[in-house]
Amino acid sequence: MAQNISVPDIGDFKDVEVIEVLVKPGDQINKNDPVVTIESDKSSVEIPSLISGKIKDLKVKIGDKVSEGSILATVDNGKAALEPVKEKKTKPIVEKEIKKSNGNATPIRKVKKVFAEPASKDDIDPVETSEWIESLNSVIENDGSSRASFLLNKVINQAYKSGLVLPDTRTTPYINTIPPEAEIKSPGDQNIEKKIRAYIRWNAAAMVVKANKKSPELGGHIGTFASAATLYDVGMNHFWRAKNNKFGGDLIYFQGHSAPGMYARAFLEGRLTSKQLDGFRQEVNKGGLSSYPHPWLMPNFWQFPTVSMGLGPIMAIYQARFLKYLINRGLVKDEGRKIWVFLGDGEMDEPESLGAIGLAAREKLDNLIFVVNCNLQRLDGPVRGNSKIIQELEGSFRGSGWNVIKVIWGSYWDQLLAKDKTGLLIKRMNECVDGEYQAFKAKGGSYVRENFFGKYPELKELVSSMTDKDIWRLNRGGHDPHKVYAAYAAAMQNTGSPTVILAKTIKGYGMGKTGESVNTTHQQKKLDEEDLLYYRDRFKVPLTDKQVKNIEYYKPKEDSEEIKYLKDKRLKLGGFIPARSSFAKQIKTPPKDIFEPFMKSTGVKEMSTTMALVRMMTAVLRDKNVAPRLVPIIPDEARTFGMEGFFQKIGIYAHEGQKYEPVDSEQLSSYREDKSGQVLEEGINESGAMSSWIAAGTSYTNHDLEMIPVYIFYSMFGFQRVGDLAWAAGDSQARGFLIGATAGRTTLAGEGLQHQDGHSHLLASNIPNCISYDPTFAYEMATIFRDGLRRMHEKKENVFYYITAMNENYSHPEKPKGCDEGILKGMYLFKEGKSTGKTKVQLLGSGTILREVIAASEILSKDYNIDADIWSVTSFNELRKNGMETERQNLLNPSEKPKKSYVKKCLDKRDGPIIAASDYTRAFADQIRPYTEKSFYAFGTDGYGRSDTRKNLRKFFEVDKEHIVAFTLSALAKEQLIGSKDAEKAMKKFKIDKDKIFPAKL
Ligand SMILES: Cc1ncc(C[n+]2csc(CCOP(=O)(O)OP(=O)(O)O)c2C)c(N)n1
Ligand SMILES: [Mg+2]
Repeated sequence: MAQNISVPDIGDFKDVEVIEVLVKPGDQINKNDPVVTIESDKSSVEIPSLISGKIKDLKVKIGDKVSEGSILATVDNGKAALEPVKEKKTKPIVEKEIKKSNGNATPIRKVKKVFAEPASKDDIDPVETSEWIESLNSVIENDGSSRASFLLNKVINQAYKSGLVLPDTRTTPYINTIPPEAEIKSPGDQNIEKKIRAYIRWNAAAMVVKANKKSPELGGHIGTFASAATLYDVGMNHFWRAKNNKFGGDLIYFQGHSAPGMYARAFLEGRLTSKQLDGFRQEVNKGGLSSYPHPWLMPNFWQFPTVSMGLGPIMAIYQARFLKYLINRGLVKDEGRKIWVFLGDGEMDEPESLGAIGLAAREKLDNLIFVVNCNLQRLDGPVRGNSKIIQELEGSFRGSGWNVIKVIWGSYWDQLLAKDKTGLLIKRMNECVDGEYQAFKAKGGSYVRENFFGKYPELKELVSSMTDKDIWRLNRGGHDPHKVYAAYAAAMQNTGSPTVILAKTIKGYGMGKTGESVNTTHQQKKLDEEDLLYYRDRFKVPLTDKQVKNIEYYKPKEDSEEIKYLKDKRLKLGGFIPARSSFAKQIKTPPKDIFEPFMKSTGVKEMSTTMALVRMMTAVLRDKNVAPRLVPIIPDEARTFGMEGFFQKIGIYAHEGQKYEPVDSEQLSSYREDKSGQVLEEGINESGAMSSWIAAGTSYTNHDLEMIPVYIFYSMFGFQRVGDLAWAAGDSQARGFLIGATAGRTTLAGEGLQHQDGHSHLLASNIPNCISYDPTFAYEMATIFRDGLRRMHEKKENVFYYITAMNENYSHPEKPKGCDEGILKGMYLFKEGKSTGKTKVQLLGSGTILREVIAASEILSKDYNIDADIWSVTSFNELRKNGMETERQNLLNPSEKPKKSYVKKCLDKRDGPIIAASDYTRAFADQIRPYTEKSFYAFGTDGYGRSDTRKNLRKFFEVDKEHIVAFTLSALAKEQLIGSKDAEKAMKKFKIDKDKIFPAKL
């Protein structure tokens, strides 16, 4: 018996056109296989079959209009006919009912004035206070910390119910989060580790000083790594696992200014030579070391560009999320890999640093560990002179749901804190501000005795038996390998939330008077002989005075215990870090026939290039090689771009699945969140979406899995908004597609000044490995998209694509023969002006303005007897690259026959001046002006956009067909190819207002 496949609930749409029929009679289909694709004026969506069986009859053909309930086909599956089958959707997992209260809560006692009174500062009943504390201590001792926390939570909840105003719980006291008795002990040999650290410190400082001896231009930083050396060393010796054939590797985002420290370690490991260290910041000749982590410049070493402050943290958060995405989609194994991120406390002021911490907590990224090096200083001075950066960050991270571990005090403080029975020491620690803490470390032990302990006689007494030297030795947590180890071990064990370690350190640690904890530390890149000798002595580096004066590096012999220890530790952790490699397999480009439908004319049917691209992505999703690797990324604009069909088809990634029944669950394109969903719907968050794109675009190196990210956004909120991330993507050698949709100053008509993009291509053109296109027709888009897949994901070229897509609907012609090469190179002859003997002109157009150019050519031919060759320019940017390179070659070889640029090859033998127009500023088309000797006129949309109809906007910016005609006539008159009267007449005819102010000035 036959059953019908009919159109399900498609929302408000009626009479929607069938644009593809994906089955034929006799085909065996499975449940959920697509049967037809339908397309409204905004989006296209596949209709899946809800039953399996053999297609008996097709009831529709391309071009038919269908609505909900229309029968598409009949299927023979041996079952009784049913009318129309509506699938009952499986109910999403809804969280279990909230457990009922066990009713044990103590009844509320009526007390006078309990509401909203601030907490008392005085202890009116010390006995009662100590009873409470004793009770707590006894629970901790007898039943453990988990039970104690449970009880406290209960008490706190009860307190809120009773209307108490509780102290601010965003922050905890200014002490270490992990008490000494709970510290996990380091298994390392502290003596050897101390020596290794000393040598690394020395070599890092020496390479900066040496570079500056060569030339003060070279610069560099000593103070940043000096403050962070212990934080890195403990990780390198004990925690960070390298990538090898058994394990994917932890991913470490090193703080940019700490780069010398990483080189210094690599030198001891035998990965870099002293000659290479001598080449620090001298990268022009091969073999030099890059100033900061730049994968583009050191592709086998650095993985993540971090030096533009704030980009590291946001990229790392999305990296951690992307790793979970790959795991949840079943594309990589869950090996417990971690993402560690090293940040400066000053850097935390960047909006990007804190902007995504909510997402990290929401997505339970327990694979993510931030380490903020709180040396209390930024470049000019203290980060929070008047308060405390550690407390401020603790509040922000705790409030967002992170696991916060403060590492403030080193082990020498443990005894003092243990003796502090009244809590006075903690009180003093709490009340000091960072400006004071900075001064304490710059001014010596007696200053600390007087100004820190001296405030209260009891505290002065507490340190009375200590010498000034002893007081000076009271160390900070971030310089104590035991405390750092304990914090890292605790972070590794944490589940269900990301961790931030706030480590207190001293900027320029060990640099003495010239550079320790003083405001100028950050800029200190020169050390004189005296400073160097001090530095050597402070860390006991076994170099003679002469060697110090020569600024020699120190490396113990290969068979020394230090080198053996260091190498052994890395061997146990799987290899060296940082290292960048890729073992990803290529993705075979989908066959040409997948793109065939886009090469044909759409006839009278109109669509936008955005819609064409979305259809291409849908088609590509039918290719088994490509489908799982496609990562569509959208910042809350899927419906604008007609991509809502993806929600059902491939699902939206959600680490917890879908805990609710979506409001539109009956509809075909209902909102479907899924643990293995493929779409990254980032919300209104372009920086986050871009970070996701970078994570996916570099998956081939960080996860050895080639992925194809396609990030679609409003082009105005692309490079302009997240340009620095795009630059970092280039440095990272990300591969993938950036689609600037709703592009063009006059194309996104009604949205106005802040939305209308007339310059994103110029921004894109500055990124050396970004290939950009501004296609007009579906076949151009298809040719470019397929070639992008081939170049990036099959041939593994380290480039990325920026393609603009428009939201203007129009019909698309059939692909002219033999234009593939031209489309990819940047221009091709779309239509040749045939009638010989007439006056000729070369009309160039790109994006939707090409259509104005085509219309102008018709007027020119019909009304003015002027014959135009029409060139579709798919990329002024690519043409310029070719032009520059050719020109350079010719200048370098003055005695050889000059080579022709591609622009020249196209236009050399053509007659007439060149008129080029686009929906971008004139500078876009102007880029090719130097590469032709013909007279050249560029038209574009210089000036601020504004909302109006497309027609009015194109008139305003003078890129409509009428202006193109009038300007062409004027240009021809100037060339004395026609009389100027004709041009004047045309101006009148088209009502061109000569007194109108230049749009860029309006
Ligand atoms: C976006 C950006 N702005 C400015 C700088 C210049 N800069 C380099 S280091 C630095 C100070 C860094 O202070 P902090 O983050 O506290 O790091 P520290 O060196 O103290 O560890 C500044 C402003 C930069 N690298 N990136
Ligand atoms: Mg700092």
